[in-house]
Amino acid sequence: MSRTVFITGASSGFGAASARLFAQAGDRLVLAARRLEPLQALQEELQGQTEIHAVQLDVRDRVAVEQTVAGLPEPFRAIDILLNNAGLALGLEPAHQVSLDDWDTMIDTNIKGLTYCTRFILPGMVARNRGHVINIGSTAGAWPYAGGNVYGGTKAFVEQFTRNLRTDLQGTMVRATCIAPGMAETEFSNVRFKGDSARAARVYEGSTPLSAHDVASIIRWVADQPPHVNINTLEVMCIDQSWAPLAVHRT
Ligand code: NDP
Ligand code: 8X3
Repeated sequence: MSRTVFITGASSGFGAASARLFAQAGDRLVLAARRLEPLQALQEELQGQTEIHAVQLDVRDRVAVEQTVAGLPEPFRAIDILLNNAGLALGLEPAHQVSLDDWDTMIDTNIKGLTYCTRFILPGMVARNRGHVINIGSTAGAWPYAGGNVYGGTKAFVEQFTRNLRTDLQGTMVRATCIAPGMAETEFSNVRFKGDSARAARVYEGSTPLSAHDVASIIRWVADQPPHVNINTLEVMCIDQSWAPLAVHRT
C-alpha cells in the first residue's frame, strides 16, 4: 500500500535522494524547502512515478508550518511518514568567536523547525494509530569536535527528542527513529562554509564519504520495516571515518 511521506529539506542532499527512493515505492510525496525551483525540478522528474505536492516552506516559521500542514490537498493530508530532514550547520569557529546569528539559525532550524513539523503532523498520526517520524540527527550529536558547538548540541537534542517522542507514543503504532549519519557529501559543507566551495570540497578530499543515496537507502530501509519494528537510533559512518582520541593540552 502506498504511503504519504512529508519530507522537509527536499530541495537537495538526503531529502531529495529520499524523495527519489520513496517515489520508486509509489509513495505520495510532500516536498518542502525554502527554494521552490529545485523542488519543482524534482517534482517534474518524479511525477511519472507518483503524486507530488511541492511546497515552499521555511520550517523556522511556526505559522507557515501550521498553515502548510492544515492546507495540504486531500490526497496528501494523511501523512504516514514525516522525514524531519531540513537542517544545517553554519561555521566552525570556536564558541567564543562564533556568530550568534549562526547559532540562532541552527537552533531555529534544527531544533525549533523540527519540533514545529512534528507537533503539527503528529496528532493525525496518533488519531489514525499509524505513522512514523524519522528525524535526521548526526554523529555530531554524540561525538564532539572543535567548532561543532551548537550544531552538535542541536543534533543531541534531535536524538533525545526522538527517544522521548517514542516514550510519549508508547501504546500507539506511531514509530519514531533518529538516524545519525557521519560525513556525507551533499550541499552541507557548502552551506556550512557559506558558499566557499573549495573549502567544502576539502572536507571530502581523499576519502569516500557517504552519499545522499547511501543515507536515503537507510531511511527507506528504516521506513520499510514491519509496523511492529521501531528502529530507535541508527548511527552510520563511511568506512574512512572513525573517532579521534581525547585531546590533551600540554605545556
Ligand atoms: P543539504 O544542505 O544538501 O540539504 C539541507 C536541506 O535542508 C536543503 O534541502 C535545505 O533546503 C533544507 N533547509 C535548510 N534550512 C531550511 C529551512 N529553514 N526550512 C526548510 N528547509 C530548510 O544537506 P544534507 O542533505 O546533508 O542535510 C540534511 C540533514 O542531514 C540536515 O539536518 C543535516 O544537519 C543532516 N546531516 C548531514 C550530514 C552531512 O555530512 N551531510 C551528516 C549528518 C547529518 P533550502 O535551502 O531550499 O531551504
Ligand atoms: C554532519 C556531520 O561531522 O560535519 O552532521 O558534523 S559533521
